Amino acid sequence: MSDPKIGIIMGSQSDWATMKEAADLLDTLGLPYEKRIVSAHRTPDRLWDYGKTAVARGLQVIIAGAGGAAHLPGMMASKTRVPVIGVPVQTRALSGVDSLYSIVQMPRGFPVATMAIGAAGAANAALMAAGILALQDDALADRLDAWRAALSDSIPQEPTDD
Ligand code: RP5
Repeated sequence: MSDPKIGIIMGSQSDWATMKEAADLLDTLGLPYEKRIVSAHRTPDRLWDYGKTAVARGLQVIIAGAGGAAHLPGMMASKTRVPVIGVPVQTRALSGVDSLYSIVQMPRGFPVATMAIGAAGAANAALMAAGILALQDDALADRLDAWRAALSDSIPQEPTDD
């Protein structure tokens, strides 16, 4: 199998329950990825190395999830031109609003594509990554279209009581 084009990174093991939503969706779409714990605060050298080597290693999208003082996505965006999709992990103290604000408010010049807080954001990050790669991969585009159509088909016309 070729080297993965998608990197899923997260600030802590505790983020994995959320970021697994992205991984599971990539599995469903047949998209290989690597997953790493890379903390902006606890392992800054690891962050720097990851960003410095991302292009050369063939990464095309980085999905970065973090919570609280969630500096990982923005710092990664500062280190590589590979597009970074940020996932604000839901926190206990402030319900993830802290994570969201930490990720979304980037200064001009270094964008992070910021998703919704929590599991839905992680899943959408995978779909966003798939959409980007599908621009140059017709087979993936077909799989993504089919996934989207199946989701639409699964929505009932009428609500039920339970
Ligand atoms: C952040 O701090 C991580 O992204 C995580 O969401 C949060 C808490 O980390 P742990 O204390 O659970 O390792 O860096």
